[in-house]
Amino acid sequence: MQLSNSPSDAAEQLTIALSKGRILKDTLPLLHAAGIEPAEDPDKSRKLIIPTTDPGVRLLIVRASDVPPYVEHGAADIGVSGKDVLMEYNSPSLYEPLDLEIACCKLMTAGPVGKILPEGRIKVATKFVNIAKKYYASQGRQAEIIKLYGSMELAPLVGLADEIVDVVDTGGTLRANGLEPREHIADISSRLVVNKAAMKLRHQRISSLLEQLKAAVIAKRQTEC
Ligand code: PRT
Ligand code: MG
Repeated sequence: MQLSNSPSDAAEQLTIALSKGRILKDTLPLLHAAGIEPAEDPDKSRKLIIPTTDPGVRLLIVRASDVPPYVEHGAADIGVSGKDVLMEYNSPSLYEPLDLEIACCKLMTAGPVGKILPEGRIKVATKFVNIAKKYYASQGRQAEIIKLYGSMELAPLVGLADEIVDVVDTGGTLRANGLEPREHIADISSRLVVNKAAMKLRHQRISSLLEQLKAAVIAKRQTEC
């Protein structure tokens, strides 16, 4: 008898990379609609590889910004990633076949309320260095980009930066820190990303999962109207 998590089975399994938090919370109902349930609660478990009720599918729990490299290099066949993360990672070798319409927010510039930007070169703090470089260049604005890994809102309050580039949902975090949203860079939602080789080699399995997820996205859209 073969155990369901033996290496030979693992090679056949479809591996889906997800991050904990809002993406996991919003993706689980879509996976549920496709008949896939985690075998244990990923939020409570310390396991990073979580089997599911479908023996052909397992979940990998990774940092949000690590989903694209896991999928690009084939350690996961499929992943769920914010468009902000995908724009920043900017890989031509990831398929992005489905907008899951979850974890929606906006990518914005923001700065201290009422404070006008200085002339000339400005300082911008962000974790989205590539996006920010492109955005300010497109505006014809010279900007020194300072890479941060979190709490971007602090930077303008203590003189580290004139502006930040970050995702904004309710705007509550900006308001609580005396900041205001300024320019809109992009509308963001989470996308299904697929490894190119997996898409070719396991076309049928991945296409049928894609169809099920697409139907779940549409059904969810209708119930929310
Ligand atoms: O936390 P970690 O550093 O591991 O990574 P992460 O912050 O990228 O992960 P996570 O789980 O926080 O976010 C995953 C994805 O959710 C992001 O890539 C976005 O696509 C999406 N998303 C949707 C958001 C938000 N809404 C959001 N509000 N990601 C982050 N935020 C943060 C934002 O950075 C800011 O600090 O929430 C704060 C703003 O929220 P409001 O409601 O106060 O405006
Ligand atoms: Mg976070």
